[in-house]
Amino acid sequence: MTQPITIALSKGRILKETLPLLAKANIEPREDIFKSRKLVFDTNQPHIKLLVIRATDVPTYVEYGAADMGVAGKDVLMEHGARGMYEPLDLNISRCRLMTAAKVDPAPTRGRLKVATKFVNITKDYYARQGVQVDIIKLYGAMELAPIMGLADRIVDIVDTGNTLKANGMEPLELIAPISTRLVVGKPSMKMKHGQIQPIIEQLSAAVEEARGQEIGA
Ligand code: PRT
Ligand code: MG
Repeated sequence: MTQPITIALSKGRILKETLPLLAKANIEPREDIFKSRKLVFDTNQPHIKLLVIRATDVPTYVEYGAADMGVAGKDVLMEHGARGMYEPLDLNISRCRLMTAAKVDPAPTRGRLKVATKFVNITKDYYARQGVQVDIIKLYGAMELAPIMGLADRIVDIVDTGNTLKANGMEPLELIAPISTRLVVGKPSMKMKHGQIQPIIEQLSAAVEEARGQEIGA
């Protein structure tokens, strides 16, 4: 019996790189995701559906079994905590680094270091491991603005080229973790739907290897 499979995809920059990998694994949405306002998409495989949701919501859907599988950045997975899911495959897309950063010419810090970030849990863990006491300030975007306006001494954010930091008079300091996009599978789904899920993992894995080969060849 073919059981239904739901895959939760992160919208935004990850989605563009995810769809070609899915296509190579013979999973293609039946309409143009970018031209639609739908949230659930049928695919060429009648038992497979795609959800297109906020990246930060992907681990929640998988954790509660509302999606069998998901595609999300390692940063999002680390921040959420990987409760109830396996991470069988590194999709090797949307790569970047999670880093601390500060102004190039910082004013001397008085008292505890103030760190602005949307990655509150990761930041707490990171400074705890360093044995440094910090005050964490939760922001939802534009972290680079915080040190400029004197809201924080440091930020913890994603860095790719470093251009955003540079444009705002900041520089990267410490690497917290290299980041790439991962495939996750809910533990109960892996058990109950193994026959459907294992071939998808294998085909995606082959697609990742093929892309890696092209990257090296280029
Ligand atoms: O925008 P929204 O709040 O809806 O969600 P989101 O920002 O989480 O989504 P989106 O589409 O931006 O994708 C985020 C995911 O892509 C992250 O979870 C990472 O896993 C991955 N990723 C890869 C990145 C980047 N590269 C990246 N460069 N996410 C964000 N950035 C941003 C970064 O926040 C900073 O503002 O780009 C800027 C830095 O880029 P450089 O090149 O200037 O260093
Ligand atoms: Mg964004």
